[in-house]
Amino acid sequence: MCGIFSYTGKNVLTSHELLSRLQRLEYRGYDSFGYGYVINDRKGKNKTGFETVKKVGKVSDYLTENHRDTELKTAVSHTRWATHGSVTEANTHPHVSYDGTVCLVHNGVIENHGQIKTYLLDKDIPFASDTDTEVISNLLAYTFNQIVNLKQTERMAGLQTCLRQIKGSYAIAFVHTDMPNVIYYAKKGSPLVIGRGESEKYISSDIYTFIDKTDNVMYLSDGDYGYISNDTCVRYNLNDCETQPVNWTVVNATYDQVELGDYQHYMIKEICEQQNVIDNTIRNQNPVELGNIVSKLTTCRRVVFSACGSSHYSSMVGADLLRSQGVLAECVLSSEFKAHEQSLHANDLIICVSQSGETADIIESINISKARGCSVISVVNMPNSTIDRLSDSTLYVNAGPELCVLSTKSFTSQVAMFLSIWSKLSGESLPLDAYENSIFRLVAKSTRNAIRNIAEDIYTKEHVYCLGRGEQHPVALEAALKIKEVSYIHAEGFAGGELKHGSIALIEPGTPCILFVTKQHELELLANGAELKSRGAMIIGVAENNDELFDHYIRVSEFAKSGPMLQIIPIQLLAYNLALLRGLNPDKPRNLAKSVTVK
Ligand code: F1P
Repeated sequence: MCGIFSYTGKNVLTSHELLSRLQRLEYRGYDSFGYGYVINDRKGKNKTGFETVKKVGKVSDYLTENHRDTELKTAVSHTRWATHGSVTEANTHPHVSYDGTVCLVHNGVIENHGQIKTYLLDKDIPFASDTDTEVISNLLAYTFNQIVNLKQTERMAGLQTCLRQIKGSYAIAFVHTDMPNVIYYAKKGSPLVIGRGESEKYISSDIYTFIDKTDNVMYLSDGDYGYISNDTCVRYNLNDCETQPVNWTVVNATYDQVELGDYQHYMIKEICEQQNVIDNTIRNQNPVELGNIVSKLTTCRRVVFSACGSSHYSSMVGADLLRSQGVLAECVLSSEFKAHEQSLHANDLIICVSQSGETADIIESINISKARGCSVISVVNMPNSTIDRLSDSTLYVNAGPELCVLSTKSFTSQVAMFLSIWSKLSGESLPLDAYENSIFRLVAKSTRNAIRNIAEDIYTKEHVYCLGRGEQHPVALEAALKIKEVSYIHAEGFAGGELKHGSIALIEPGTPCILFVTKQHELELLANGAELKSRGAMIIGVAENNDELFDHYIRVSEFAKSGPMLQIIPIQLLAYNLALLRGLNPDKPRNLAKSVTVK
């Protein structure tokens, strides 16, 4: 969703570089973008003000077609994913306050924006957009204007007063005309990190916008606010009247991790990177941490998984694996978690599963769980993310940055993590080399070509149905999600046993149906396949053995509990090829965002 990248320093940054760095946040999903910078006071002759550039569309198109390069010393920039107000230049950030003194970018949602707007309109303060964000820039300017001798201390007090009035989530960066080389910030519920370079600072939603410049960072906590300049960094917190320590840490990340290299898209790069899942997630796991979590699993009353989207489907696999070891486990969609609040017990263990670690609904489920006294474990890909920091303990899936909007390697890594837990609980060892060889084979060029041929046969179809039983039910759901997200073909996943309870009515001659077959449910699922075939469906079998029923066959070997981790890979490839054949960009499907930081 929205992304922030801002810079202040002694060195000059061109607007081209500012936007190129902002572009690194594209993966979060956006529909418009903008930046604002200070027009310097020419020795007191002209009053300082702001120049802003706001555009609807892609940064890359603007950079190649219309951009006029400018040299900047302090600037804020932003990618917007519309929540309040349509996709127009007027609604694009930054928002300059009514009096021209504050230039602000924001990620999050201000829940009481209507109330604050009414308060400001009563004072004849005009608004130029339909956004919730503009209430912050106007409230700040109005509050600062009430202060007689506005110095830095008073400005901090004014900022604090405003933050106390705002309800909702925010990561904010803004510049005030009185201090043109300072960026003020505040964070609650949306990510924000500061990078410290040589006489320069960055403040951004993500370290990858500046990681090639500095690995010295400070992740901000909820309630933090303060300011940065080329040589200072000051931090306060709304919950504590003392100045907060500024703790820089060195992060172990490089920009190469997010470069495309020889790949055409992030989606295919990340699908191929699943070759490293066994090493990164299973072999690289901290055994002590894993042991601690497994002992909690055996002593808690019940396990409740909280997750969204693909992470919810991987959680279904996780819950299934736990239940196979006699652990009472269930999955709740984080957005529906509130409805389960009354049933939570202090001895329940909540497992939050998230690639980004920033999903707003999951964060809310953590707050609900903690208020009921439950322990919270998270399974995340992004260390230092909000969900990581809010949890009592964390298991990192170590998939590396995932930039394509669709989850691929993060899904398989989450499943691999649950397999590790299952192995500890059951005492059965995992056939890691066999898993690894299978993944290598599944992403090899020969398989990719074979799947492209299947895609050619179905890319003009209107519907695709995916069926699985038992552990393959979540695979069917995840497969359908992959296909619809990226190719916009309507796809639906369901449990094989449900076929005759409604979905079979949709089958027409030629409708592609993907069957995920494992030995355990082979007979029943093939019987479902036969029912589909007799109504003319085109059957695509994902199985260890071929069957005369299959019009297309994708071979996936079967090892202990490996089904969900391996069987999804060919369908990720299928979805990728369907998108390409339909002329779509698989990395940026319409309307979707990578990091869903609003509810
Ligand atoms: C959950 C999720 C992803 C999906 C998309 C939107 O995110 O639904 O599964 O691919 O990016 O968000 P997360 O909590 O796993 O980061």
